[in-house]
This record gives sequence, C-alpha cells and structure tokens, in this order.
Amino acid sequence: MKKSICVIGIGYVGLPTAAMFASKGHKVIGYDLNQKAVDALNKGEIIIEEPGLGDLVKKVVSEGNLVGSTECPVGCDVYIIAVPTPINEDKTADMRFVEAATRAIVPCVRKGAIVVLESTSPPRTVLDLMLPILKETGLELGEELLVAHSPERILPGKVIEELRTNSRIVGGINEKSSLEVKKVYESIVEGEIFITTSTTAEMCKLMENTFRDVNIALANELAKMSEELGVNCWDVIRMANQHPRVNILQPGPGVGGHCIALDPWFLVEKSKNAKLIHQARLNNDSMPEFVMNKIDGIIGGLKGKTVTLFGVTYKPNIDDVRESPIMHLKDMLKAEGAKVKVCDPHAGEKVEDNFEMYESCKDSDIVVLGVNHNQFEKPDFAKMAENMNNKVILDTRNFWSREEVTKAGIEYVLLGEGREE
Ligand code: SAJ
Repeated sequence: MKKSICVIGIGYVGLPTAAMFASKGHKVIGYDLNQKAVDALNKGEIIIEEPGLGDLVKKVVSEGNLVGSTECPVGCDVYIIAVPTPINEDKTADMRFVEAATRAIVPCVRKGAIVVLESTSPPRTVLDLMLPILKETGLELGEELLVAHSPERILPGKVIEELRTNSRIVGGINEKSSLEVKKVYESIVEGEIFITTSTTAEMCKLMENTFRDVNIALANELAKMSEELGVNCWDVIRMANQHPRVNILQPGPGVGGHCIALDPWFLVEKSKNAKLIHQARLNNDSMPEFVMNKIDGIIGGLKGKTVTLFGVTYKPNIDDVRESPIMHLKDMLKAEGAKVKVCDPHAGEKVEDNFEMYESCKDSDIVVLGVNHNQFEKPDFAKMAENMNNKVILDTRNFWSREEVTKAGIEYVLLGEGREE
C-alpha cells in the first residue's frame, strides 16, 4: 500500500532514503530547516555529491512524488528521522537535532502513525530521549503510535545501491512496532530485514562502525610499529592476510567521516567498559599528528616550507570533508608555519587554495598523497617534478608506484615503511 512519508532531514542519509521511497510510488515530503536544501530539492537538484542520486531525485521530483518543505507536515503515515548526531567538544553525543525533530513531530502525528529513528544514536536514545517526548502526543505508544530505530548503514559513494541491497535492522519498542516498520522498509529493501528491540538496534549500528574503527586502529598501530622496528607494514598486511582467518585493514593518515570517527564515542560515553574502543579512537585520532611529524622529519622543519596535499576529503572519490584527517593535518601544518597548497578535484570550494594538480606542486617542498582519488592514479610524475622545489613524495595510502616516482627523479617515502638497518 502506498503511504505518505515525511523524512525529517534531507542530508546524506535522508535525501536518498526519501528519493528511494518516492521512486516506489509513496508520497514523500522532505522536511528540513535548511531553506537552501529545500529549494534545491524542489527544483529537482542536489547539493551533495553522490553517484546516481542526482538523476533519481530529478526523476521523483518531476513525477511529483517527492517535495521539500521547511514545515513539518501533519497527518503522515510515517515519520522518518534522519538528522545529524554530531559530537560535542567533550566527545559526548549532541542529540539536539534528534530531540528537536521528535518535538516537531508531536503536534503533527495522528493515531496509527509510525515514527522511525534512522540517525545513529547512543544506546537507549529511543527509550530515554524520544519516548518521553512522544508521550506528549497523548497517543498510546506501541499501539496508537508505533516507534522503532532502524539505523542507516549505507556507504557514502554507494548509497543508492546499498540502500536497496543491504540487510536492515528494525528495532521496535514492541513487536507491533517492529512488524509495521518492517513492512514500510520492505518496499525499498531487497536485503533481509531483522527484527529486534530498539536498544539492540542502536548497539548493532554502533558496533558495526566500532568494529571497523578498532580494526583500522590496529592497522595504524602496525604502521607505527613497522617504522620503529624496520619493516614494511604493507608487506606484513599482504602476507598476514593470506591466513584464512586474518584480515588486517589499511593504515592511513587517520579515520574520517561523520560515522566511524564519531560513533565509537557514543559507546565510550555510555559504558565504562568501552576501554579498547576508547583507546582505538585515540590511536586513530593520533595519525594526522604522526604524519605531520613524519613530514617534519623528511623536510627538516615546517616553518616557511610549502606542503602540497593531494586530497583532503575523508575518503576517495567523494566530496565530504567532515572529520577528514587530512583537513586536520592541513590546519596543524599551518599552525606550525607551513604554507599548504591543496589539490582536490572533489572538494571544490569546500577548501581554500584548491589548485590544479601540477600547479599545486609549484614551489613545493613535499607532496603528500593523502586521499587516493581516481584522478590521482597515474599522474605525470616528471611534470610534477618540474615544478617542485624539493623532490620528495610521502604516500600515506600505498597508492603510487615507487618505481614510477623514482624514475621521475622524486624520492618516494611510504607511510608505515621502516628501513631495516
Ligand atoms: N579507513 C582506513 N583504513 C581502512 C578503511 C577505512 O583508514 O582500511 C578510513 C577511510 O580512509 C575513512 C574512514 O576510515 O577516512 C571511514 O571510511 P569507510 O569507508 O570505512 O566508512 P564510512 O565512514 O564512509 O561509512 C561507514 C560504513 N560502516 C561500515 O563499513 C561498518 C557505512 O556502512 C555506514 O553506513 C556509515 O559508516 C555510517 O553512516 O555510519
């Protein structure tokens, strides 16, 4: 049955979710306080970069199944909350947007409606934060107003595909809520939908990202140990991963994005037992400084030097710079008195001093490959070398060929490679 669905928050998660529901014939309203995002949506345009999303939004808006609004619509069948859950300075969750969205719904919901929280949230958010607010509707929760957490698990860059094919978790405040919310998602999800409680669903989502964070921390620790002990960590990873039960992830300049770099803190905040998780976060957060010290060591001081950064987004082939470790590196380098030139074909105006590739190498004392965008796969190293003041490259992703780089007369330094002496 076609439903009227209000998606609250039309950002990285809400917009693709809204568009997917609309593409299945549901009547969807994207409610957001950001006038710019709403205006763009109503013109069928998007203000973020995500493969396939632009075409999908254009189509469903022109068909009239998706509209944007800066007001919360009354009487929808389903309200889906997909607002950001950032962290505060002290690493506790900033739940203001979830709270505001829940409050916005109160005067709008009618008997029989469904409320779903998609935003990644600390354990017990549905029970302790949302339910007391939703009680103000006067509706019987779990009977007249159904409530669940169904965390988004889509990978930026593959959002449209993963929305459809990933399995999904639905954690209701009671079985009736879980079953009804499952039915809603069945219209867009081809993967399996698992039913559980709201707090278990919250824990699942947090542990997925924490699993990844802890494993990346292990890889980063390996990189540091390798430099100390004179081995090449990339060789270690390649060979250790031949073992059927081992899968060491990739080290790098740190962990970015609005998910993996933040979510583990929600567990640290809520549980005194989250010790390994806490340490892993600190390990990953230490990487930009580790890279900066490495640069310092290679070029002998930072003050007055020119450092070129290839890539500043938090991962390859996307435009998102949130929590990007290379952005942190950039700020730290500047604070140490270095001049920083950036080349990032995806970041656009999100970053100042964004140069064309070869132009960015001009007068450079070191080129640092920070993000392995496709555009950087096979640069003309000889052309880069022509412009460089000091011919050295630091590859933090094991992305470039040592042979190609050295052939162009540039010294090649790899993160996580110690020299056996
Ligand atoms: N990274 C490494 N080494 C690796 C893998 C990743 O340093 O081996 C770094 C990346 O460079 C990047 C960061 O980790 O800075 C995160 O990138 P990612 O591609 O691992 O994940 P996200 O943050 O883009 O998306 C994650 C996904 N979660 C998992 O894979 C468990 C996605 O499915 C979630 O929906 C998303 O978080 C979210 O919204 O929570």
